[in-house]
Amino acid sequence: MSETRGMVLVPGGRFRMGCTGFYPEEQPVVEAEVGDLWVDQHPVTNAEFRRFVKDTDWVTVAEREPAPEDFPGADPDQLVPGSQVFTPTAGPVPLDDWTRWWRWQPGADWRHPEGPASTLHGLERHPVVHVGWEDAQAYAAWAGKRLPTEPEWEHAARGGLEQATYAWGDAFLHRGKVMTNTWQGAFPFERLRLFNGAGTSPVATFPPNGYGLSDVTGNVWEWTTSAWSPDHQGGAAGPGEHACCGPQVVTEADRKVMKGGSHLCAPSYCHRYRPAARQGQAVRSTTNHLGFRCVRDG
Ligand SMILES: [Cu+2]
Repeated sequence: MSETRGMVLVPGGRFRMGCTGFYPEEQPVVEAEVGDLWVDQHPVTNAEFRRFVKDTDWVTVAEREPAPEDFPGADPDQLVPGSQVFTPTAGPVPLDDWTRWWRWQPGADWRHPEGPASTLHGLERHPVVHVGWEDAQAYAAWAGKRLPTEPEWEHAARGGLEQATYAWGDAFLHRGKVMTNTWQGAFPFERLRLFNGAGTSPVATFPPNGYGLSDVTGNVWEWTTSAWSPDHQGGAAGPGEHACCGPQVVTEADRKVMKGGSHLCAPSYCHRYRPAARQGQAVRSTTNHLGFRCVRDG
């Protein structure tokens, strides 16, 4: 019993994965089938991740010195542990240049989300961030769980609503209420507050979806085990993408599908706080808007 504490049993079945009308990578809509699945009610929190690290002494990707052979031509002085941190700009900037609002921050990691001087104080219930795909895999193995595939994640995020735009329906506001932690205001400088803070929010600050899952969209992106593909032309990721069959060895260049959008998604820039939305992420590229949740076969 206890091993499914904090999880929700999502009934499996066939569903239509993907979406038309937004971004090419979500197309075409394809049929997918998933089994019954226990899914974490919310993304893994800092408090939960801390228990894992205490137990295992795991050192995350962002805490390790990058290997020079993985970054040919890089200035050796730049090869220090660190991560990407979002920084709001002072005013409007061209939205085609993400380097305006992302900075490489030496010393940023899951314990120091804004850089060396920052702490997790008050962030215990926030999703863990600055975790790479291998960190998420290691946590899942420790917890006796695994990461979801893209179809599993999307099916669970839809909450039983076939082909709805959002995890709660087709309109962004639900009965006048904002349903998820995404960017409010003009990106990337005007951040209007939805809750007591800015950036990530405590898990379950916003209402859960139809399956009882919180923060499936918005707040933080979430890792899946599916290899990145530029669209659904080849169909839904098959069982070969499944993490069930022993450790997967990845290299610096591998990209995985991440799902759900984040607190940094704004309609003017990135309308990805939707179950169908997806992006490819290099497995060791960590940021302060990417976390994960785990699953277990039902
Ligand atoms: Cu986004």
